[in-house]
Amino acid sequence: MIESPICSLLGIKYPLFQGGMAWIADGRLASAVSNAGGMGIIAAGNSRPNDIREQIRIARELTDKPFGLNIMLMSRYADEIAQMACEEKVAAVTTGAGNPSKYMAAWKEAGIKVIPVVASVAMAKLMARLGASALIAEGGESGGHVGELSTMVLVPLVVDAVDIPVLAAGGIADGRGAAAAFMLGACGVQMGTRFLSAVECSIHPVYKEKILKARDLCTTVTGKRIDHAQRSLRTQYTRDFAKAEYGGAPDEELAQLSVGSFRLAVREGDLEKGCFLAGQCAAMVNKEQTAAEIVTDVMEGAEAVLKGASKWVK
Ligand code: TUI
Repeated sequence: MIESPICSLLGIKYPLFQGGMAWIADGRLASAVSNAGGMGIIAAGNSRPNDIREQIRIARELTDKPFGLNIMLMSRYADEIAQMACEEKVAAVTTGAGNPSKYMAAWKEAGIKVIPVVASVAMAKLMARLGASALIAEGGESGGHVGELSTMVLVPLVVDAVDIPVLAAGGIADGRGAAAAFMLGACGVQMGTRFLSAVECSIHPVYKEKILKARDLCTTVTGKRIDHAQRSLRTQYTRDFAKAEYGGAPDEELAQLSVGSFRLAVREGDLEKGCFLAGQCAAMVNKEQTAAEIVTDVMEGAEAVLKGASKWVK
């Protein structure tokens, strides 16, 4: 069985996190992943604190295993949600899309394990210095907000820069990817896109269908011009956004295009105005499975690959 220091740190069976996907990663999905032995994560995204508190309550009803809360730091509710994490005493907080420095002392005081997502070596070093328990190094193959570096480069650089456990994210969707992450020095993986196909993932059927049908060139990155690079499925939204972005539309117009676009994809399956966030590995996700089947498939797959790796060494 695959096991690593992140398992004892959090009291989980497998070193596998479910990504904190805004509007998607709710109490139902997170509890299913935690029940399967991974680390389920509820995503706060841009949601209101009370809605997230409700999702935490739902998860606690559905599992007695640990789960985490992902705080999207660009949210206008980030301060309130950071405070709520302390009140609810979630097992772990992961963060995304920013620098969580100002919250870290309070989270640690509340006994919460702090596991920031980083996309650079500088941020990794800062987080380690401020007492992060572990890091998630997320490469630009991932869906949603993306940094500059790919997983293949970012993970070993971060592993060398800090002396806390590092999980790899971005482009990992099966046992091969997870095994590769361990070879790069990671002691765990985080997957988002693969869990979009989970039975317990409540996205609109149109969204799920688009993930299952996606091929290699089906994702693209928009928003680089305004420092909001994000990867999603190529749709009418990305065509409209690119036209405005490269046609010199003012920043406010671009921001306006994106308002509500994640929610429209997730809740309405809106193929015109919806932004269907997804990683490059959407092309590798071809069937709907339960969260438990996904966790087992990836962990057992990684074990088989790692056991067979010695065939390359003479
Ligand atoms: O956060 C993500 N992916 C996301 S968040 C999201 S929701 C959203 N809503 C509105 C605007 C933007 C996003 C959709 N997808 N991944 C983790 C991640 N964090 N990737 C990169 C980073 C990151 C970037 C900059 C982490 C730290 C950072 O620091 C910048 C600084 O402050 O120096």
